Amino acid sequence: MNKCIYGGVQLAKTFFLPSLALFCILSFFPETGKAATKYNEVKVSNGGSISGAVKFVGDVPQIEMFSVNKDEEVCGHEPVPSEELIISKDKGIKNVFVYIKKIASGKSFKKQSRNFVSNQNNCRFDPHILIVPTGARVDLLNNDNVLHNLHSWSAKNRPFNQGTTFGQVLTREFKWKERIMVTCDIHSWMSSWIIIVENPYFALTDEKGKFNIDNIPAGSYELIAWQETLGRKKKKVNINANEEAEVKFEYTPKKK
Ligand SMILES: [Cu+2]
Repeated sequence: MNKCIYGGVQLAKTFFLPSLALFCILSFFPETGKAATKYNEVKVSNGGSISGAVKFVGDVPQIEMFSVNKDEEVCGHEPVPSEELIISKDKGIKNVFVYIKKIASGKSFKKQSRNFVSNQNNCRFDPHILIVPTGARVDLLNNDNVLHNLHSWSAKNRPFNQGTTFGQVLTREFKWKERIMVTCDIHSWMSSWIIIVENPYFALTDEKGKFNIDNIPAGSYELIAWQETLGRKKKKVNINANEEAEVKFEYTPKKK
C-alpha cells in the first residue's frame, strides 16, 4: 500500500473514527442540561407564607395589537391584543412568575399522573403561561380547524418544531428546569410559555397582580419575579413561623 494512503487510513482510524463515535453518542443523548437539583419533601410545621403584589409604576404602555392575516374564519377578523404584558386598571401585572430560588426542602410537590395541557383555541395558546414540574408531560392540543406549527425555543429540553392539524396532540416531556417560549410559525401573533420548575414554591400573579405562596419553612430566602418582557426582579424575604410576609415588586417601563 502506498505510504501516503496507509498513513491516511491510520490517521482516520486514530482520530476520525473515535470522534465519529463520540459524536454519535452525544447525538444520542442531546439533552445535556444541568441535572435537576434534588428537592426533598418534608412535613412543614408552622410554615409561613408570602402574600404579594406586582405593580407597574409609570405610564402604562399601549397594548400591542396584531392583525390577523391568515385563517380568519377560525382565528377571527379582529386584531388580536398581545398577551405579553397585561396591566390592570390599578396597575397590577398579570402572569408574573414568582418563585423561591433554590429551596432544598419543604411541602409536598404532588406531581399529577395525567399530562398537562396546552391548548390552541381560536389561534391563541391557552393558557398563555403553563407551569409544570420537571419530568412532566404536556399535551399540546390543536382545537382549531387550521394547521398550527408548534415551535419551542428551548436550550436544555429537546426542542420541537412540528405542524399539527385539527384535534392532533403533540405530547412532549420536559425534563429540565427552564422557561421555554412556544410559538406558532404560521400565526405570528401566537406565543406562550411553558415554565418547568423544580419545587412547589411558585405562583403566577392573577389579574390584579396578586400572588400567594404558602406553607414555607421558616428561614431566609430569595424571591424572584419574572415577567416575559420586563425581566427579573429579586428580593430577600424572611419567613417566620406562622406569619405572613408581604412582598411588593415594582416594574417600570422598559427602556427603549
Ligand atoms: Cu398557528
